[in-house]
Amino acid sequence: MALSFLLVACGGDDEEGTEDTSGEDTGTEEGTDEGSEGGEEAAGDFEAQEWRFVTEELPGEVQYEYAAEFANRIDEKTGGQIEVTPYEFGGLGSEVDQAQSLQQGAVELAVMSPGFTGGQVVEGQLFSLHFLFPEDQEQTQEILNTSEALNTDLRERYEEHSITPLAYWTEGAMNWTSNNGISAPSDFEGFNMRVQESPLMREAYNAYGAEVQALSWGELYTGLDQGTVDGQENPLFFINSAGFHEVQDTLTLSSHNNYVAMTTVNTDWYNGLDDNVKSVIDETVEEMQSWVFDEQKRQNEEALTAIEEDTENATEIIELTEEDRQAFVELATPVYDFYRSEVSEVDGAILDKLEEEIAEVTGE
Ligand code: 6CS
Repeated sequence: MALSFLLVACGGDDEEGTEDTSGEDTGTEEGTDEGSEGGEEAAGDFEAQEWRFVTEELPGEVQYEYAAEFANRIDEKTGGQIEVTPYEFGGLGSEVDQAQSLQQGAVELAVMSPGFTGGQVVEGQLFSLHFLFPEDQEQTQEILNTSEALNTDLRERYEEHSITPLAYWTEGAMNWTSNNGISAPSDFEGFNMRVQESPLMREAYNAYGAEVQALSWGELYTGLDQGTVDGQENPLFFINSAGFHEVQDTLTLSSHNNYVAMTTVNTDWYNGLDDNVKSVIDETVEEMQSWVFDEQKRQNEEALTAIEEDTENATEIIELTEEDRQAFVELATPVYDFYRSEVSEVDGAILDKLEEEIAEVTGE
């Protein structure tokens, strides 16, 4: 499947249409209250096209549901002329392979986790820094929506690698699962932590005394079950959905980081689109920021209940006191300086700006 998928040429757009799409939107069954003209009357403004939208998750999970909702809205707004096909994780290889597919133009759109391009877009590794974003999810999403550091400066760095992030959104606070139960940094001594392909994640966990192993999530359940790795970090909905708690004894509600996902497009493809098509994409991405926030919130809340009620796979839930948390914060903070001096190619300028923007939102 992966091969046939890659062989299909990228569906570029060379239509000459000129009409803008800043009018009224009919919405989808999920309900949208803003947007472009939409409906059958819009069909004449768009040339028939098919776009592929690859995600790192499975149907029912946040990224896939995002792509499906995006597809519905684009269909509605273009009178069915533009058909977006969401692809679930797996058919195109690992998350790293998927990122390459977008970069090479074999797919037009992707939901991408910055952790899988950490070796290429080094500045994007700032998302691996623990305790950078506020615990308050609304505030975090506000920063992701409005940050110039992310939406302008970091976007430019991704574009050097043919990836255009159109939006950043949270999939929820991350939490640790383990068998030993993590409540203090010393619990990470001799611990082998599963991470994504971001070199800075090694530093983040080395700071607590852990070693790391990079793995695709497709191999993670087995890795945890067989003890190849001792633990992992993810939002609650994903822990529940992937069943990681089935092969781990404890779940620490650590909120040590936010799982940030990016709505991305192949840069050349996007830049070559006609203005009306670009506008439909842009406004859909923008209006979906609140949709996906609600979706992840619901899924994360339901997942915690599901894990608590899963008596067949009893999981001890560990909550951190403010003092417990502070012990991790103290060890995590020096990694910011490591990022600035050893990782960043701009001496941490994007992180500096982001920290100022975070302080403006949190008032701290
Ligand atoms: O842990 C991971 O790698 C996976 N976690 C989430 C929330 N989405 C996809 C990603 O690959």
